[in-house]
Amino acid sequence: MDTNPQQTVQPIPPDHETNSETPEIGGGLSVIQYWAEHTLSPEGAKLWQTLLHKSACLSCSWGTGGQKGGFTNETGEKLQRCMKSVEAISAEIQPGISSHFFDQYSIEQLQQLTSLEADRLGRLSFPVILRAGKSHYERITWEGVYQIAEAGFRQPPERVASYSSGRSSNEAAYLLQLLMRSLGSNNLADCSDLCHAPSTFGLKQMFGTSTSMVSLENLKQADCVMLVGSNCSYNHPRLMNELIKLRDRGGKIIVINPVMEIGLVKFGSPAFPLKSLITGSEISSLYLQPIPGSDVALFVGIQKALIEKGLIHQDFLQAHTEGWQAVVEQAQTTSWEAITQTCGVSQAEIEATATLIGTSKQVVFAWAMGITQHQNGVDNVYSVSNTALLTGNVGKVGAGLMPVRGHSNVQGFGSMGVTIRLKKEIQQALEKLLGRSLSRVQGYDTRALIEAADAGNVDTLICLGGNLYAANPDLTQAKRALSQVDTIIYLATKPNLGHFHGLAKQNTIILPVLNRFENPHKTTVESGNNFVRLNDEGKTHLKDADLIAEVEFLTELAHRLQGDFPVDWRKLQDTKYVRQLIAQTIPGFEKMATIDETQEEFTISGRIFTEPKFSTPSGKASMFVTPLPELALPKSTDFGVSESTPAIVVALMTGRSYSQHNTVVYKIADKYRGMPHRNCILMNRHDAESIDLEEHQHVTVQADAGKLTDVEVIYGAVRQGAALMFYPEVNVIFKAQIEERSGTPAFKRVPAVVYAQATTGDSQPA
Ligand SMILES: Nc1nc2c(c(=O)[nH]1)N[C@H]1C(S)=C(S)[C@@H](COP(=O)(O)OP(=O)(O)OC[C@H]3O[C@@H](n4cnc5c(=O)[nH]c(N)nc54)[C@H](O)[C@@H]3O)O[C@H]1N2
Ligand SMILES: Nc1nc2c(c(=O)[nH]1)N[C@H]1C(S)=C(S)[C@@H](COP(=O)(O)OP(=O)(O)OC[C@H]3O[C@@H](n4cnc5c(=O)[nH]c(N)nc54)[C@H](O)[C@@H]3O)O[C@H]1N2
Ligand code: SF4
Ligand SMILES: [Mo]
Repeated sequence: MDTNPQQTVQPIPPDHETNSETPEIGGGLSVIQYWAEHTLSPEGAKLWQTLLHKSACLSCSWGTGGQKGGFTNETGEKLQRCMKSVEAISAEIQPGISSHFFDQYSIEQLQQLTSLEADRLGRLSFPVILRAGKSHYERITWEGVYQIAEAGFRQPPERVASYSSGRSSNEAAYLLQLLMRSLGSNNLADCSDLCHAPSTFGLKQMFGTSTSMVSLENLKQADCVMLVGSNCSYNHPRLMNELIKLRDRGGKIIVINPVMEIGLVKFGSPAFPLKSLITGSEISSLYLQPIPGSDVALFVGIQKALIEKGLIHQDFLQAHTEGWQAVVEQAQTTSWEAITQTCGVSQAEIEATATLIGTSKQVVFAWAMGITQHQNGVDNVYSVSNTALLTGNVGKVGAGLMPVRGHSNVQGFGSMGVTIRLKKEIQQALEKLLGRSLSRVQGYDTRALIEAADAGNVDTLICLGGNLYAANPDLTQAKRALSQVDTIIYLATKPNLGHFHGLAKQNTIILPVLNRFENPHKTTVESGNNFVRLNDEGKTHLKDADLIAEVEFLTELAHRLQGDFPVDWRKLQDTKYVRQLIAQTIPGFEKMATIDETQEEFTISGRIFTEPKFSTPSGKASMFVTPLPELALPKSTDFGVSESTPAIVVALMTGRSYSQHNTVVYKIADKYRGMPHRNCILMNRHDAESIDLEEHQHVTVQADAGKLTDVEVIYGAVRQGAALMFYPEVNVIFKAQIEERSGTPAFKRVPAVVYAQATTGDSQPA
């Protein structure tokens, strides 16, 4: 038995090298440079004004900002805005698109734009419509919009649908679902279907709750954090401050990621200018690089090692969990060979990890897309959670399970009932409000929506933000599917690829909306740490613009469709009344009833677990056995590549570069990974050399829906057999397997074949 808590574990050196262009630390001085460039530029004054506005940061779910000022987190600490926030605000404070723009450019021309170019067109500032057979978007009056929208929503409820993205407010989200459900439709697809749905589903099954069980205060007390499949150095930069502080107090950080992300090894944070910014702070104590999609095997291995070392908490399991015996048995009976062969991590590394976890006092298990976006995403969540339970690290101060959420209010959308899996309590409360039962027809999640549209079963679609087209796999299908919908209404702040490629059969309407810091009324959002933020009223910088508040549009449309049923919709244009309804019908949001008077931001009740009493009927956590995944890759010939062509099949991970927010690209280079532009593939040197490729050579990358050519090979710290490319561009080449229980596409394990660029006359498969 190995229980020496003092044992230090050295990072295991990677079996590969990065390219020479990558910096030695993540974050660092360039972050300050970015801040300086932007805040001192002509847009600087407006930027500062927005940064100081009392509203939550637009970008990620960490949830910085709010009533105590734009720079404060929920524990009151200052200096908590990162440059991602600046990036997001800069895009929103762009000038408006000129009134002649859409007359000048045809839809064909607009379709040539890249994501970055589309975003740089500026803010949408008047409503436009593209009618069937027309070549140009043209301006439309609001009365015209309402007439088309009203006719669209008078179709049978199963044939109308919504999609939403997590930037809008709780109030808009609540109204969207109330409108849809009062019409009799459960078709409330949401970006979370493509994102953390496996976390929501898995945590619900195990604990009866669906969100992070750890508060920021709790995280501050942990002595070990396991960070699995999250690149928070890019996507949740203020979480890095917590990791730096944890290392400073002697804690340990275990990173599990097929890519050695530089910022997770060493990070220079502007919050600690003297000790961290330039030289960087050590982040990972131990860095494991499993095969993409194999985390279950790795975690079963960790469980096996914990059992063998006598580090599991039997009393805890007996008192507070159900089904633990089967989980223990699975770990015991699964051979080390099966484990190490599936995950590609050695027994020694797995044992070192188990020792670290088993000898730490308070471990937080945090994860993001590397865990959820897999065909077995729910099993991944189960296996992480099982490991936490085996070591008694759930339901205790300073420990627990922490899905690191995506969009800044994506969690709020789920809480407000924008989901196809509505909580029983909310369903009952809404039925009381409506005075009748809700439809029992199963609604469409995002993938089901695309499939239904593709089959001609959707007439009308409203998109509250987001980019339904480009967020999906198989963009050819997405485009075709949307083209079968009669009416699509996009509510958006800025143009994106979806507005130019996701076109309806009859009418595509784009409505320009006010963003979070511009609304004429107060709104709220919910952070990934279950903290509700209040956003003050604001004003838009756009002059002579014809923008609408999301809440105003939704309530006016609802009023035209339903009159005063089941509520006085027009009265709800004052968001205070929406908050009253939320307090009445959404569990945990009682304090919403008084927030207008108290201005008191709050932690949602019933979410943070510091005692092992869970929200299941028995109060115990349910544990589930997690089958090891079968991870065989097809052969290159299965893609139609001839046997004589040197080719390698890789497990392609698709995700975010340093400067993009989801489908919106801010800058083309990802300097921390040394990828100079979007059309790059990050590969392991040995893999590339095995088919005689050289760095910077151009290759074709092909999957089951198409191929990208002229892709530049970049050597990176990615494990052998795996590679990485950027979405949304890469979404054109693959269909993605789907996680059956949650509907989430396996974006992080796309079988793809890589071969040298075909030269002229060479016949390569299509
Ligand atoms: N600046 C910025 N911030 C953002 C976003 C953004 O686009 N830009 N997007 C927001 C949204 S909606 C989301 S969901 C989050 C996304 O945040 P993340 O989940 O951090 O982002 P990703 O780039 O999708 O991938 C995360 C990591 O998963 C790793 N990974 C891939 N496959 C596997 C695997 O099989 N196992 C393990 N263990 N790891 C794997 C990848 O190498 C990568 O480092 O960020 C949010 N915040
Ligand atoms: N291959 C691959 N595909 C993926 C992923 C991946 O990792 N790999 N990740 C998936 C994930 S995790 C997610 S969350 C989805 C993201 O999918 P979405 O959420 O659908 O896409 P976004 O790019 O975040 O949407 C950006 C658009 O939202 C609009 N917008 C911004 N702010 C507001 C606002 O306040 N109100 C309104 N109405 N509109 C606003 C702007 O017009 C902007 O262009 O993509 C998924 N797709
Ligand atoms: S960590 Fe997220 S919420 Fe906080 S400032 Fe950065 S982008 Fe905004
Ligand atoms: Mo996401």
